[in-house]
Amino acid sequence: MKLRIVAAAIGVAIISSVASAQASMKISISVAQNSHQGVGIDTFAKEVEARTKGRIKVQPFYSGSLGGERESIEAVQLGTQELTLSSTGPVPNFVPEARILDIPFLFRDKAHARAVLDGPIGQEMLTKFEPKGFKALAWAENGVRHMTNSKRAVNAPEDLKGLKMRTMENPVHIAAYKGFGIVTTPMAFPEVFTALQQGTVDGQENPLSVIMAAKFEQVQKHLSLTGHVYSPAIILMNKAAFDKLSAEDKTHFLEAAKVAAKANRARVDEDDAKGVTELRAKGMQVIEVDKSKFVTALAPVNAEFEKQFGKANLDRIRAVK
Ligand code: EAX
Repeated sequence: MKLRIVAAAIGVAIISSVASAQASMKISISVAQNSHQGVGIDTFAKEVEARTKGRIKVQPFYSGSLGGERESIEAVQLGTQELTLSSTGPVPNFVPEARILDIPFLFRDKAHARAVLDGPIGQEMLTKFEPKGFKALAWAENGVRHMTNSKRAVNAPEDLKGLKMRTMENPVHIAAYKGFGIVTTPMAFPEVFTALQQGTVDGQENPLSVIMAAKFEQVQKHLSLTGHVYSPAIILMNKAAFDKLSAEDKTHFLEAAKVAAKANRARVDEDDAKGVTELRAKGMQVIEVDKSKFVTALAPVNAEFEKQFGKANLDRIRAVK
C-alpha cells in the first residue's frame, strides 16, 4: 500500500515536470547582435516564445560565438544546434541548387530579390534544403554587397586588379571576383576583422549593414558602392527537430520566421538609408561608382554563368516584377 502511494507520487512528479519543462533551442548568427541579423534572430526568439506561450525557448548566439556560418550550418545539419540564420555564402556547399541566387548583378535591387525569394522561385528553392537535413523556414536578407579596401580608391573595375580580397566561401562569388582581377581569399567571417587589420588581405565586400555591425571602418579606408551582388540570408532549422514539433508548433515556427525576416529586412533598409552618411562621418572615403562599368567588366563571367545555370533559369528570375 505504502509503496503504491510512493510510486503514484513519483508518477505525478514526473508528469508535472514534463508538462512544465521548457524545450530550449539555439539559433546563431556570425555578426554582432546590433545588426540586421541580430534583429532577425531576436525577433524570431521572441515570436516563438510568445506563440508557444513559453513552452519553447530560443536562445540567440551572436558574433560567431558558436562558429562561422559554414560551421553553424553544419551543426544544424547534424542537429547539435537547432537553428541558424546565415547568408547564402556557404550554402552552395550544402545545397548546390541555391548557387544561382549568388550570381552578381542578377537582381535589379532589393525589391526584385525579395519578390523572387518570396515568390514561387524562392519558395521552391526552400524545399531543396529538405533532402539535405534542413527545414528552411524562410528567406531573410543580408543585403546588397559593396567593396571596401585599405589600399586605394576603387572608382572603376580596373582599380580592382591585383587587390587581395577576402570573399565568402562561395564558388559563384569566387569565380566572379576573379573575373574582376581580384586575388580572392575565401575566409570565414569571424576571422575577417583581424585579417583586414593585420593586412593579410587588402579588402572585403559586404552590405552596409555588415560593414557597420563589424566596424570595418576602423580597418578599411575606401568604400565603393559597387552593389555587385545581392546577398540573401536564410533561417535554417534541423529537419528532425522541426519534424518533431506538433502541427501547431510547426505553424508557430514558420510564422515566427516570417515576422523575423520582415524585421530583418526593415533594418537592412534603415542601414542602407543611413549607412553612407554614418560611415563617412567615421572617416571612410565613400565612392559612388558608375555601376554599368562593373556590369560590363563582368560580362564574360556572366556569359559563363548563363551557360552553367541555363539562360531560361536566369531569365525566369530576371522576369519577376
Ligand atoms: O552574414 O561572411 C560574410 O561576409 C557574410 O556576409 C556575413 O557573415 C553576414
